Amino acid sequence: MKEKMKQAFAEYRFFFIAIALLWMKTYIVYKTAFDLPMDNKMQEFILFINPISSIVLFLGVTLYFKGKAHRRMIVAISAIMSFVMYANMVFYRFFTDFITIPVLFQTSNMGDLGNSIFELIKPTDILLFVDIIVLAYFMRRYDYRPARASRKQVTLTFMAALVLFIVNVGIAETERPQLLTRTFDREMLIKNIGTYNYHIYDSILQSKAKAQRAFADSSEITDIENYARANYKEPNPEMFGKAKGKNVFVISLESTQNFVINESVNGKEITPFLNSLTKNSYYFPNFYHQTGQGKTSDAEFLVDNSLFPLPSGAVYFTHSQNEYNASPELLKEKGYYTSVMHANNKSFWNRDIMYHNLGYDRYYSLKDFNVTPENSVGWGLKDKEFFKQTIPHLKEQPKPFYTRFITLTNHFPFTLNEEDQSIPEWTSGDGTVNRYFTTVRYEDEALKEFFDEVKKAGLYDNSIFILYGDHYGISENHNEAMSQFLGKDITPFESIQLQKVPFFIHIPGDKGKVMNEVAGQVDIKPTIQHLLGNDTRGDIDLGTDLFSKDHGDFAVLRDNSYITKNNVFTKGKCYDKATGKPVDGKACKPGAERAKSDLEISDRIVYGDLLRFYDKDKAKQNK
Ligand code: GP9
Ligand code: MN
Repeated sequence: MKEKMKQAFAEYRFFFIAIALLWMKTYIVYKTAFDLPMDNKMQEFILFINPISSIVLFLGVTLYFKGKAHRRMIVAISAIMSFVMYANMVFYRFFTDFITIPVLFQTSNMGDLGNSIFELIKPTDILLFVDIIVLAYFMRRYDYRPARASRKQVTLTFMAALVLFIVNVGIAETERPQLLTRTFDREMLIKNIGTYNYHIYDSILQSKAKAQRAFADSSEITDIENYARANYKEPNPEMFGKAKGKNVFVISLESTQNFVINESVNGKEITPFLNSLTKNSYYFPNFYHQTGQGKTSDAEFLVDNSLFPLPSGAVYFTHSQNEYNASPELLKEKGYYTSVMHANNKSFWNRDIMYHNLGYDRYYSLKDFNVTPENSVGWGLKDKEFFKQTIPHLKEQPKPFYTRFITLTNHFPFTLNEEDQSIPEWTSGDGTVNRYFTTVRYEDEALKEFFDEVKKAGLYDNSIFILYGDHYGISENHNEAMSQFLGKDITPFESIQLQKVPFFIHIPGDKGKVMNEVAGQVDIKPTIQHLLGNDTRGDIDLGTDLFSKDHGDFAVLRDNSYITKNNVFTKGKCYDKATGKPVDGKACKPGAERAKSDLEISDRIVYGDLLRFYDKDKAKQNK
């Protein structure tokens, strides 16, 4: 027996070396390319062993081949698996997250990443593939050409992979109960079952989503309607219909976080215009973005549907064929013309398809703007130019209109021409954060100019303006610089504070006020509907009117964190807002049920495409 094993090891030595190399490499990538905080030695151990089962499984396939073919398969499979790690590395540098299948199909986005990609790829990345070249060289040099493995050997190898997987999941399950059933946190999955298994798992989840639609049935809509009805909040009579018949401008502020408001850097005000808006608008300093991997498009989805985006992938891609009951469709019934203006490729984030489905009359995309190298930077047309060029479109549009504007200049990597920089870059060791303030300031000036142009065009008085930050711009990769800027440690509690984005409702002629309630992007749709004097009873909205006296304080984020009046729940801990310190979990209990059910109901609607069973007129009658 021992002899036999020795013989097998000698015969297939490069097979074992390939396993060891890929294993070590994966672990090194974990430790160097990703930020995976470890609470204890056991977690570290799980992280160390988690790549092995899938490596044995995939490289095991090479045993079906003998001689040269076996050799080639080793190289090919090692290369593919290394590439999977590499793709995750690059993706992580941008999103601080791991790839999921729906995102992979967003090739149009990937292609458009353009100059961001160059920021993300490093020459040293080539090291990730060097071992494979060396391995290929030695297999040739030693003329490694094993015989075909016996059936027993192949079976034993796959059995070993299975046992290793069971052991891995077993230990992980004691460390992290319900790991595979809850799956809300990709980082946790990577830490526990490893990147390769995670990708297999992700494919299963995606197929499940496909099946879910097929199996959803019309009776489920009753639950959903009841949930929405229970969630409904009476409008505030002082605000209901306040903007009846007015144009609605909804402006998406790219990557703009609330921490820049009323702040300065090197003695220079970052957002003078937005700061002035806080004094003549309804300004919400405790307003959160609720986006996931779909970034800007997730925020758009929230704004128009009052539903949550998905826990993985971008709903604009994965469920663009669903039936929705979105703002443009509802407003069209009230005589509104609806459009979106954004100077980017129309297919980016699958917008052309999704907008059409949501009921927009018109998408003014790249081809509707005059974009030249001179008036562009980073991702495209500069915001000042963009806004200027929207004016003729706005003038020609039928009135009243509901139009969304999507800005672009304040996007990673936050580049700006010298002549556009009104405040100098900050001076920390982190270039991204340094540049951020300068591009935020540029965006702020673009907004100011836009308001002036809108006034000149005679459109101001008869309109309302909704401004929201779409999602964070500074990821957790930049905590060091952020902690320097804010003068405090970025704890999980502080990370949640950083998910606040600016939110303004500017109604000309109304002084507005600072509204301190905790709120989120999901609340935008019913708030607008009520301002326009439209009844929302019977609508499937998961958010509520922010002006309603019963709105309360609540926001749930897409990673399951949630915020109540006095507490923040994140990463399994409850924090007290006043101190920022962890407290007994009891304090967070009141929000737990709602956080869970809001997301669950929303996911059920989207995955099951349940609104195809919803009869709006009937629902309105039964209200
Ligand atoms: C692209 C723009 C930026 O059109 O909306 O997208 P993001 O990367 O922020 O989702
Ligand atoms: Mn964005």
